[in-house]
Amino acid sequence: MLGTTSARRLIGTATAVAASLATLLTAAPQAAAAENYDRCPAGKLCVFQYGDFKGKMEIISSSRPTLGIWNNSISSVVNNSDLYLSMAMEANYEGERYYMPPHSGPNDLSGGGIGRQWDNKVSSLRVATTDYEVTQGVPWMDWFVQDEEKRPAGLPAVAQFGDLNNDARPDLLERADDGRLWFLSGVGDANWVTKGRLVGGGWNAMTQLARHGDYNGDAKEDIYARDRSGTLWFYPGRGDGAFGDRVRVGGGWNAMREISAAGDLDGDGRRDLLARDTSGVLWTYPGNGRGIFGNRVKVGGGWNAMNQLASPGDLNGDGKADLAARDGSRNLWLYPGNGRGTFGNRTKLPYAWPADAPVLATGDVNGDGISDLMRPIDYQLFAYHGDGKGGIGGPWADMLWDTARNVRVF
Ligand SMILES: [Ca+2]
Ligand SMILES: [Ca+2]
Ligand SMILES: [Ca+2]
Ligand SMILES: [Ca+2]
Repeated sequence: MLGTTSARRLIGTATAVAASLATLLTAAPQAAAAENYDRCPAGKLCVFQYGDFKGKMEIISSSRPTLGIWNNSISSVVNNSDLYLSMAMEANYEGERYYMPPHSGPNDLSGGGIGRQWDNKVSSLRVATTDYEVTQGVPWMDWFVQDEEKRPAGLPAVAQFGDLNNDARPDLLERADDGRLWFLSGVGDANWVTKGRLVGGGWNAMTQLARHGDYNGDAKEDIYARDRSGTLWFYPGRGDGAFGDRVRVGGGWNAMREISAAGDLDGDGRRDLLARDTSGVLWTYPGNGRGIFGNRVKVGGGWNAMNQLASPGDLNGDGKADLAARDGSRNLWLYPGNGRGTFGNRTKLPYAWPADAPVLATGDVNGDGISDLMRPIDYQLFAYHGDGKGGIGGPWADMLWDTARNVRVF
């Protein structure tokens, strides 16, 4: 017997077929009978008791370390959702795993395809908003600073950056692929486990992110972010890896191809910003000590030969903040700051620096008081320790790296 709802759906289907016959005279339309997988609503992730999407159905919206009545009883899956799915052969996401990306649609495990060995074998389900989280089990990149030495006390101002929570150790901010911003302290607990702390979501709205120490004079590191409309925002750090209410710096910043917080370049004791416009002119924006900037000063043109700027602090040991820039031939150049807002003759740093691996500058990472550089290579983050004379050595692997499109670490 058909219920009222089913009868109504059949009538609706018949009407739709009649309409398409009227408009598509030459086509031979198939009867638009609903497939079994259509039972899974739009935007949802569903598991089914039997093959061909038959039997009981359940919508999955959170991870399930155990499956209760569904244990070893899933025979087909539909993913209409934004979630990544990992199906594991054992409880607690252990054993062999089988992945389905967002919106991958129907997958009949009882059929003859690649999922066949998973029919009635799934014992736990993990879902996540990033590929990294569903495969690694944690939403943040698991950064553990290899060398746990604290930075020496009393470092000059030029070396005081890259430490948002004032524990004398470097830390990172990671924007994950789903737009969540994580604070990574780099320090593990007694069991050597690190924990990222969520700053907030929605950071994919930002097209530039920069940090380089304290910009408003409270001895707590701050960050800058530019949104899609070209507004630059100042986020005052609270000294614990979180941020207070943001302040609008100004509009029109979409004229800039790249924005880098650079430390004090003009020698007035206040930290400054570097920005390269789309025509390749580099500008210094002098900080006013309250997070905002005075009239910009032109450094020079031709900077579009460079595909990334990085602000490493003082790499050559003269006490003045420097600039690093990577060209299109995988060279990384050191431009020594002259303390007047511009730079002296450049020197080439060692190693090849490919364009698909960002150069990171978060100050001293190994606790010798000298600023270092970092970059990912494939799936690892590496530290290059500065020698205080304009050179760098290394590399030392520090963390598993997510290569997803929107990931940004600074
Ligand atoms: Ca501050
Ligand atoms: Ca300054
Ligand atoms: Ca220097
Ligand atoms: Ca160092």
